[in-house]
Amino acid sequence: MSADLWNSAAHVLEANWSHDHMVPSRRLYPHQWSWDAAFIAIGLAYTNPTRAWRDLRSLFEAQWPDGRVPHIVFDPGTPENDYFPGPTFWDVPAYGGRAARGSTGLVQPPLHAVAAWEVYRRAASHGTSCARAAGDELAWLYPRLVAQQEYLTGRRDAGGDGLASIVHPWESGLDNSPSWDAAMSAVPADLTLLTRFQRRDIENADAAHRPTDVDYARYLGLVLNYRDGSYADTDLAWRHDFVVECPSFNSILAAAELALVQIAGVVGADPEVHRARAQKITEAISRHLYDPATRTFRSRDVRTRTLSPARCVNGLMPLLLPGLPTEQAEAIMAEAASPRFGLPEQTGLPVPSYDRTAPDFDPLRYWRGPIWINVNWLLRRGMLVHGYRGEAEDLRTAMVRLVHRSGHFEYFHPVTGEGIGAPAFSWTAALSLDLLADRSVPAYARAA
Ligand code: 2M8
Repeated sequence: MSADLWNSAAHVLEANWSHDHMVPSRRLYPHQWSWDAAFIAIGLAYTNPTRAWRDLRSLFEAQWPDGRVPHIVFDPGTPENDYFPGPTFWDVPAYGGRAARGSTGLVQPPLHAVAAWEVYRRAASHGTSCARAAGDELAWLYPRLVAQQEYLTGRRDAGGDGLASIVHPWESGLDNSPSWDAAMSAVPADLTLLTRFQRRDIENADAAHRPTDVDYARYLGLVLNYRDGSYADTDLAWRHDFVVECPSFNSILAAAELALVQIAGVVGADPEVHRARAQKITEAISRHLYDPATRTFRSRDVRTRTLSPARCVNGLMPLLLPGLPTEQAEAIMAEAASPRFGLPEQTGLPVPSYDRTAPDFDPLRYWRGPIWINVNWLLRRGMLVHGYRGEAEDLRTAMVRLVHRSGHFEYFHPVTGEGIGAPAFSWTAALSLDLLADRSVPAYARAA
């Protein structure tokens, strides 16, 4: 089974490469996406490290002067009509360089430092000359990764508690997750936007799997509001309708600082500043996004200062952080093992994106139920960080088995395991390679 899966994954990555970047999927997502590039680099490290670095470089060449790394970098060779909302809709200021090709003004979870460190680590295991070349790539990326972190921890700390806020559900990467329902209910849904602009996603995918029209009208309204303010981040909490702190986004932000500790060691920078920042973000997550009554992490609406009631997969992601208090790590493991998420031991499947027992759990609709490999990959990493080796291995096996059985799909039915969404999806393929090849434990893991 492993050779078949390895070969099919390598084939997907070969087929989805486009000049100087990888597309998540040829038809549905024909440009470069930010956190996809991080997951993809982790897999490319095994089959084509040159492309792993090229993909990360392509993304960071489009970084804005304020440090933000755009959530989509548009490919000028792809017709405007192939993806909506495209470059014309976003209308971002031109900064020259690759950014002149057009990008969005939003961000996505900053997993790139983690990815860069993983690609470097793999290269270094192949001898000194590979390590030297990879060290040059790290040196190029390091100041850009730091600028990305500083943008998120600085301008995006809209709540003032040391957490980065997202200003659009797309920034979470978990687009229509129930985690945003409470905050989104206050966002006007102007359905006339859907007559002025035409959705493309439902031409390439089943509408029953995608966000609803009401969601989509809100998504467009939020972009227009942010765009009309020139994508500035001042006074977000009263100027913008959606300002939310996500436990997954912030856990990745802190994990990035931990990866920067390692990277700083290679490029001759000071690791301590990153260690301190990781600790600070971890403490803020632990204090502000944890509800002791339910023993769960949930997203917080900065405008109302309330936690969302929805128990979603993003609440399991603080497990990535070694500095998390033990009782909170145990609470995450209890939640993951409960019937709400049902670790493989109960279902034989990786965890779904949303609480299986919730009345509005939807096995088909995107981030409202289906299983996604990327968040399960992160959860497994968190288990390794906290010494849950057996559970991590069961989860790894469940992911490998699922993708082998169903193919490199974008997401999977949480009951039948059937592949849904885009076939030949890049991050599923890339992470399958890593799950087959790598059994190591992150350097900063707690002792088992
Ligand atoms: C999905 O998001 C895009 C918008 O950014 C979309 O629905 O068109 C999400 O699954 C996101 O996490 C992912 O990065 C993107 C491309 O794979 O698709």
